[in-house]
Amino acid sequence: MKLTPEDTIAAIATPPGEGAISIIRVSGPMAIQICDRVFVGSVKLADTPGYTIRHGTIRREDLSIVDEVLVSVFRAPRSFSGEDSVEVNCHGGMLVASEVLGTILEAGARQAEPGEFSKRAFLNGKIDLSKAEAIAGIISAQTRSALMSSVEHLKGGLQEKVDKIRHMLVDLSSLVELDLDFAEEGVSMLTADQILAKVSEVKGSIQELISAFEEGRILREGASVVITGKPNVGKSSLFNRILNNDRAIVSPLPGTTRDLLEENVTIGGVLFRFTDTAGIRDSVDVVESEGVARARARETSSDISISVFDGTEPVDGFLEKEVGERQIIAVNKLDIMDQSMRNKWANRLGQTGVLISAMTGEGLESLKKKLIASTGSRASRSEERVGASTLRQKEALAAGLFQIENAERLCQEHEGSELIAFELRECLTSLSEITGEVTTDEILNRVFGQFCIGK
Ligand SMILES: Nc1nc2c(ncn2[C@@H]2O[C@H](COP(=O)(O)OP(=O)(O)O)[C@@H](O)[C@H]2O)c(=O)[nH]1
Ligand SMILES: [Mg+2]
Repeated sequence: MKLTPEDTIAAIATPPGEGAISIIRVSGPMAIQICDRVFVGSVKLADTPGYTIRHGTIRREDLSIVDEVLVSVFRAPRSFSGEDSVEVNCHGGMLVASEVLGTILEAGARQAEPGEFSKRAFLNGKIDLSKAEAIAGIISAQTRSALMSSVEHLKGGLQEKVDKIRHMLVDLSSLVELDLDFAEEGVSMLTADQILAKVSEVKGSIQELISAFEEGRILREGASVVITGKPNVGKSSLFNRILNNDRAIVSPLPGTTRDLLEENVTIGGVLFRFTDTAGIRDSVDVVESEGVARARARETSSDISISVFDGTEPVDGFLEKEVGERQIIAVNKLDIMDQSMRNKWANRLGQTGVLISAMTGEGLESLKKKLIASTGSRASRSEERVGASTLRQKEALAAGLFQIENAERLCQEHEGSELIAFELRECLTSLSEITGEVTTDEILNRVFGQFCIGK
């Protein structure tokens, strides 16, 4: 099978806008020849060894100069894509970079599709699929912790773990299949219990990689935090105070906020997605009632909820429901509470909540600490734990889990080795999709389609 496509691709690899330099990437069997058609320097690129930079100009067909450039030459297989590649560094600017690209395209290259350089790197065996996804993760990381987790994957952490499970499966299924051959002669190599023990071990390892995905989700996507409470307790004021921005309208009239307002902010290296909501009350107003319904729905779907109470209201009126693990109680308007009131609240809350003033900012630091703590324990653990980091990987693991659970059930029911061997092979196929030993066009499109052009 010939994996390397015949055509040579080119794209601008740097983001649009003005900067010191822009890079145009060219890759494919004709990369060096095509660039030689437009590059004028003291040495031809064809006579330039790999890992070498040349200075010169890019010229149009009429020999007019497009830009003065530095050109790096990479020779297959020692390049990112594994093919002959050229990287043209031109001056950073929207127009000049696209002019250079246009000249290279006219000389015979084709505009690259999103992720096509990485796809070729995969097809040429330079990276596995989980590493390709780690590269996408590094590019899209918005927080330091998300970045660290992607770098861990790029080092091959996931590939290593999946390969280990795959080896266990290969060993196991060859034992089961061997058993099948000998069964005809009336001898058995393995006891049912031995097989079951190994199957359960594989199942446990798969489950671990799946649970790391759930934990790592907060690192990658951020934690969703909903601010709820009765009207006028200061939810919008708190939202604005956390964002340092007058994003939400604050007013003494109850029922001001009617829709969900969302903003992101990074606290302690973790991304939080805050939502301000309509105050929870019975309302005859249709719009406000819809707002209340949305607030309630968001409260159930969020990772964390901050329940805001008005501290100037009697402490006794505070409904002491069970405070959930995902819930933080914030008693607001500390600035207008007298000392005895403060004491009453502090006694009542203990460790379950914080006293704050959205107006002055007092107590905000304690609230932030509580926020980080409620994700922190989960987030910091997952930094050490490598597992699935994309939905695609998780789905492949989930399919593998389903199949290994089938195998486990078949073992427990003392079914024949044939059926067990079938489930084991299916499970092996599912796991092989993660690193790309088994791929389909659909899988490749799913992985590389999310990349930017030029990567
Ligand atoms: N004194 C004081 N007033 C506050 C505080 N937070 C909010 N308020 C006032 O309470 C009223 C309702 O605030 P708002 O943020 O709109 O409440 P929401 O309905 O829960 O969103 C406004 O008049 C705010 O100025 C606070 O910490 N201290
Ligand atoms: Mg409000």
